[in-house]
Amino acid sequence: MRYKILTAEEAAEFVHNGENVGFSGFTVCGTPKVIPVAIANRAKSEHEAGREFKINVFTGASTNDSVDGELSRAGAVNLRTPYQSCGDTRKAVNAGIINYFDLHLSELPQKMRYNTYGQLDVAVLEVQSIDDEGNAVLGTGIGNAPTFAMLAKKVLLEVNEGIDPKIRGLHDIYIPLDPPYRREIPIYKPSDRAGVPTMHIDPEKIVGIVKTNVPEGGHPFAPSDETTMMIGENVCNFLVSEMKAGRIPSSFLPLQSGVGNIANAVLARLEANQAIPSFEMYTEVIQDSALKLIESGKCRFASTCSTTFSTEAMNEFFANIDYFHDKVVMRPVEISNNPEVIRRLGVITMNTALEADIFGNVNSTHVTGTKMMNGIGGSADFTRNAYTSIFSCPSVAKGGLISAIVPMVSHLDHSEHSVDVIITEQGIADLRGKSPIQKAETLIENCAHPNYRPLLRDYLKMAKGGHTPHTLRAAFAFHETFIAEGDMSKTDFSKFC
Ligand code: 0RQ
Repeated sequence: MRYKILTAEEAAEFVHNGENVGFSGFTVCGTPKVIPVAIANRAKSEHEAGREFKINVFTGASTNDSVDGELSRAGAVNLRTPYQSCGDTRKAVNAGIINYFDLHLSELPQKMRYNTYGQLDVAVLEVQSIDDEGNAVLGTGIGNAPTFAMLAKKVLLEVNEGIDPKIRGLHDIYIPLDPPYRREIPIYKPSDRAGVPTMHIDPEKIVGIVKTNVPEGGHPFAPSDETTMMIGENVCNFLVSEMKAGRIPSSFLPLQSGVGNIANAVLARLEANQAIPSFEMYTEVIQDSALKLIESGKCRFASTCSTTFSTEAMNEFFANIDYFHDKVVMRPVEISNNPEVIRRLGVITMNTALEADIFGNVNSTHVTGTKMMNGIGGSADFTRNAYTSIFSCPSVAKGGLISAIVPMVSHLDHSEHSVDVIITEQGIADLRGKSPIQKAETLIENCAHPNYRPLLRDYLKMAKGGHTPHTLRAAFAFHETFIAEGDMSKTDFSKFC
């Protein structure tokens, strides 16, 4: 082997204060495990010695605790993008300690190739193996690894010997040419391959290798409850009615499903529903329920950026990996989430909202308009280019103290122009072809929790003017009341007029 073997601590010495560092992976999968911890420890000793040490962290999406958790707790992060879901990072972002900017996942690699955020100094990448020519087999999640490998001045590798070599062949690595030379991405169905199974890294840039042996997986899911099951059931009913109306062909259209408990529960209901035929997925993550769909044959093929499985499901995946070889492909996020391909394939997208307003605008990221939850992730890559875009969420959060349907969203991620359907456990609001007032009536009657319907009807009655009526002073009365009294249902509009 031509590469130098390093300890994680030796590798961390190659990362310096103020540098731009790109980490491979997508969710916990494919994310480096030991070098980021050593970087965090280096930051702590630098701080103890009175020296500055903060880096700018670029990833594919969320990471594992070794990246976001360790680096955030060590105060080692200056800038962070494009998506995170770590409690400690979230705290530091909302305290203004980490400069976070929230970006559509598919956009980061091209922006980095054009040096929008300055040059990438170091890429820290997890691979399953690498040969002397620099051809690397990636692991269970890709993210932006290929672009980071191409751009970085230095590459630090973690070779994870815990990943089954049989993973080779599941990846399709393709980096498009940049404008004005871009051609169409040659993916015409989810199973098409556009690239090669390995990622190339210039061997001259590889500073060294740290060997690890860490099993992948471990992303736990909350078991489905009555609410999430009802949401899943409503999503199924909507899809079946679309088929009956001829708006989804009997061969079905590819599905995308977001990340999290609700997304997992929705897919689990698809499995159970006999009226839904077998389908393909063009998505950014496959979770435990998607694995079951593939095993049962309900999902014929899944294109993804990551296999975000629990430990149990990951073991099952590797135990039967030969079965999955012609049923799963993993792509860089620029391709798994590519707007051109999503629009071409006619993907039906299913993402989760924190709140939606009565006119169909969706907030997926900011609690009461100010506190960052996770980020927009790939939800808009898919929603904006969907054949039909669906958002789902429980009609209330925090035991009923928060209504997910509000007069006006306190932060806007997905505008009414991109949102076709909103689904809660209460029912389905098909917003297509409806005026703003018709959308409001449908959303209040079909999706809002019964406890909040009278308040929302009152708001619509008092809303004044124009095509999209509002009473601006009262538009955030739900949020103001929650902040002041901890319960949106105590909203008294007379105080706001
Ligand atoms: O908090 O756990 O403290 O009770 O939000 O909510 O219901 O468990 O749902 O796990 O699916 O997450 C939107 C955050 C939903 C996620 C969001 C509270 C609620 C709970 C989580 P607790 P649930 P999920 C693919 C696509 C944006 C990015 C995206 C997300 C916690 O789906 O980040 O879609 N999406 N990417 O109590 C205050 C409200 C609330 C609220 C829920 N209105 N106000 N808190 N909660 N509604 C991903 C990638 O790109 C990788």
